[in-house]
Amino acid sequence: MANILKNRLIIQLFISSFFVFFGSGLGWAHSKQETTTPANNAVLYEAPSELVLQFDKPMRITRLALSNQLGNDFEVRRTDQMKPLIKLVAQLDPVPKGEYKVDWRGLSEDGHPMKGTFSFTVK
Ligand SMILES: [Cu+2]
Repeated sequence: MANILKNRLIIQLFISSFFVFFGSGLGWAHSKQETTTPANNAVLYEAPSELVLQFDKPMRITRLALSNQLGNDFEVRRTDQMKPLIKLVAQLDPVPKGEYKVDWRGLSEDGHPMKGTFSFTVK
C-alpha cells in the first residue's frame, strides 16, 4: 500500500515537472525592452532629466548604469527598489555634453536574465 502511494507521488511529481518544463517554453516568453526615453541614438540639445525604460512584461531591473564616451559613470536615482515593473523611471542630474550609454540588466518575468543598452548624445 505504501509503495503504491509512493509510486503515485513520483508519477505526480514527474507530470507536474513535465508541465513546468514545457509550460515555460510555450506559455511564457521573455519580457523585452520596448521603448526608452531618451530614444536610442537620440540627439538632445538639453540634458535629459530622467531615463525611462518600458517593457512588454514586468522586468526586475537589477542594474542600471549611465556612462559617457570617456567611461565616466553618472548617478542614476531609482525608486523602483528592484520590483518587477513595466515602466522604470530614474532621475538624473544634468549631465555635460557628450555621448552616453545606458546599460541595464534584469530578470524577465519568466526568470531569464536579460540585458540591454541604448545610447544618446547631448549636444
Ligand atoms: Cu525567457
